[in-house]
Amino acid sequence: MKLTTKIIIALIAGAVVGITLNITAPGVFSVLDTWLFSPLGKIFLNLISMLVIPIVLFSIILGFNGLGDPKNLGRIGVRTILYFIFSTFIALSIAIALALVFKPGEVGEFNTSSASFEAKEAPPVSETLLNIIPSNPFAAMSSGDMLQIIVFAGFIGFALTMLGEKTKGIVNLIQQGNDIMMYLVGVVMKFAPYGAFGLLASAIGSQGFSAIKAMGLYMTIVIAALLLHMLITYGGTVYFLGGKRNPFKFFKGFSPAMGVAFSTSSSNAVLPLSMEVAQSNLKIPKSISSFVQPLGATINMDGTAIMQGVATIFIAQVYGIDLSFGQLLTVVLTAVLASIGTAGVPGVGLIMLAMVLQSVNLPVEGIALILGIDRLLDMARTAVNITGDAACAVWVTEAERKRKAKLNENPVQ
Ligand code: DAS
Repeated sequence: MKLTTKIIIALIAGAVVGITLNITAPGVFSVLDTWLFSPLGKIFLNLISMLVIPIVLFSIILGFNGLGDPKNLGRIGVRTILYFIFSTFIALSIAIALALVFKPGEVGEFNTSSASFEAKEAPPVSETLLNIIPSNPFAAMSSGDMLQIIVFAGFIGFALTMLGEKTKGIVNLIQQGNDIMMYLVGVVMKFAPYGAFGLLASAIGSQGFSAIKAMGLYMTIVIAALLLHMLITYGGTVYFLGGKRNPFKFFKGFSPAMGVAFSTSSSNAVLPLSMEVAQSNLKIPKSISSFVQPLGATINMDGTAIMQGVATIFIAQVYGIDLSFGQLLTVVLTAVLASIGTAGVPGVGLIMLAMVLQSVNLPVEGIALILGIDRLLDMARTAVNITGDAACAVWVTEAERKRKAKLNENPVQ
């Protein structure tokens, strides 16, 4: 049975068990919660948290190493990377705006006392930006200061690029380290059904229908933000920047790849197909498709950024915390920088969410309410992730065609 099916079954079972016990036998619930539901959830959350720092370190070193690669820094590379960063900022802005307006985390009164969480005073924006450079990278890693870890990893990645062949061995070592972490993501995700069951039964058993309402609203806002971003950002890209292409023809032409991305929840797995579909259905030249889409599968994850933006605001609202402007900026910076190195495998967005939460001192336990439904959202956001890469490829193709037309050369074949 597919992992997704197992998680959906675990989701439903957790909700049914939680709501039944909440209504009929609260006493039984508290015993089961203490000895079964909460421990299952805590184990899963700890497994996720265990992977965050090594994944951030390895994947972002490699991501920045790739960015700094001379072949990526040509005209097409710079245009591609700028599009990826700009579209992720738009994605996060849409997500955070919707979450602040519709307040999914304020739907129900959540007794978050169990999290024994004390909100730390948010530093001012200037301090946040000043502290982004770690004075002691090892202290940053032990304290989980995510922005500092990302910046340190960026410096290492850049240095490895500049040192080239001299440090090829180190790059291979780090790549192997990243492969180990990606393998462990797969192992941890196998435990997801049990963790989702425990977290959901515990959350719904203690919060009742307000938890279901909050999760429903959270899911609705994420899906609305994904659709808005697709229509506005990608539809706008192909129409205004892609030579007045019809957005609906673009989505229809790319839909075979979107469908497989949805079912596999993995940008990496669908990459060969998404390149083939972009070249045959969207008429993207092979030279551009084989550069933009593989790079995008690694460093461009707008759908994931949207989930992280909504989830962070949702969790802050559940814990009654108003994030300052500086903290919102930190969320955006962390999510954009985190997506640079994150590989396209199932569930990695959730692991990166733990990192975004830590960057603004929000409790990782807050993931409990959204973890159970995350796998369903992972399917939708993966389809958005790869569509952003295709929209970028359409723009780069049109820009190259215009450049060549201007130089009176033949249009890009
Ligand atoms: N499943 C990831 C991908 O392949 C996205 C995510 O986990 O958020 O793009």
